[in-house]
Amino acid sequence: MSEAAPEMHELLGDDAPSNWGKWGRDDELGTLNYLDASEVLRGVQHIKSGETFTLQIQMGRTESPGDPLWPAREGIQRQNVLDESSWDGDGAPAFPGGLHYADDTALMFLQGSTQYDALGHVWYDGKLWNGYDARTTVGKMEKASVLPIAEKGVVGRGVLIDMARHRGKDSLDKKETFDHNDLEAAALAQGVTIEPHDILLIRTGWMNYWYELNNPKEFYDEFCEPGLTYSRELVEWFQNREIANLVTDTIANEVTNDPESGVALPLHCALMRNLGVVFTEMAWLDDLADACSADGRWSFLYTAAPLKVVNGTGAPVNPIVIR
Ligand code: UVW
Repeated sequence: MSEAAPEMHELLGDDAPSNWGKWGRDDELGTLNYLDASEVLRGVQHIKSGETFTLQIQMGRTESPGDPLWPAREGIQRQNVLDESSWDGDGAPAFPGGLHYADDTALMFLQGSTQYDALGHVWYDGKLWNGYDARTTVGKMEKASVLPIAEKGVVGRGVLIDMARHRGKDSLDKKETFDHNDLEAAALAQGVTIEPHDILLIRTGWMNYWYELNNPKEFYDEFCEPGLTYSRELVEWFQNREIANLVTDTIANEVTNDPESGVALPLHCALMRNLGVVFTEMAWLDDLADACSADGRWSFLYTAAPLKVVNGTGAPVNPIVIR
């Protein structure tokens, strides 16, 4: 944060748009509450060809450039604990019939791949989503962890806005921003509408940029991802449009530092902490976007089942789109 940057509550205001209490005092699902059975059926209506797309990036790639990560996070460390070499000596399990098998362990940041953020993942002024005390995060996430999101699962109408294509680029540039008006303009150009209770997917081309650039030093130099930029109007747009889930192909779903105020990740606070908008980050959207562009259909059934990590701050996920 630059020295001149205001505190989060100064930027967002004491009367910041809020959904606290909207779904009760004990709510831990936020805008996923919008996704009831009728929304599942609405999503199913957007299946036309039966094509499927998996949206997780590969996890644990060993070839360059490895996996994209938020700075200060590390990629998954996967390690074999049992393989054929285990039977070269003594000590490996002996099964009647002689079966051998492989096992491995993994040490990983739960936000180290395509993932769902828990609603309690970020906070300011000592309060999480729905007003839960920030001390409930100490040691484990007791409130608004990823578990309720995982228990519910995410199914509904997805709509893809291809901001990179709309701007005639392979990927947006570092620090490049857009807002709700740009989303609406891109939707109009694509011939699709962003509807209430939609799962909103936004492609910037940033994941592909990571792989194509193949140069982590340059990628992280003056690190500032492209993305949505804060304004009160944008936050109100998300609230009024009742967006159920925000999915992007960037590491953090918004421009890293707000260009006007210098504040880092204000939309995490304005949307996730205050409105309960559920975030999915680092999604692979290029193949889906190519298919949508080819036949001009930008809406589909979106499904996602993040892992049921008890007290987790997030969980890896491989969303599946059916169109
Ligand atoms: C941070 O909030 C720092 O990271 P992310 O939301 O990308 O997991």
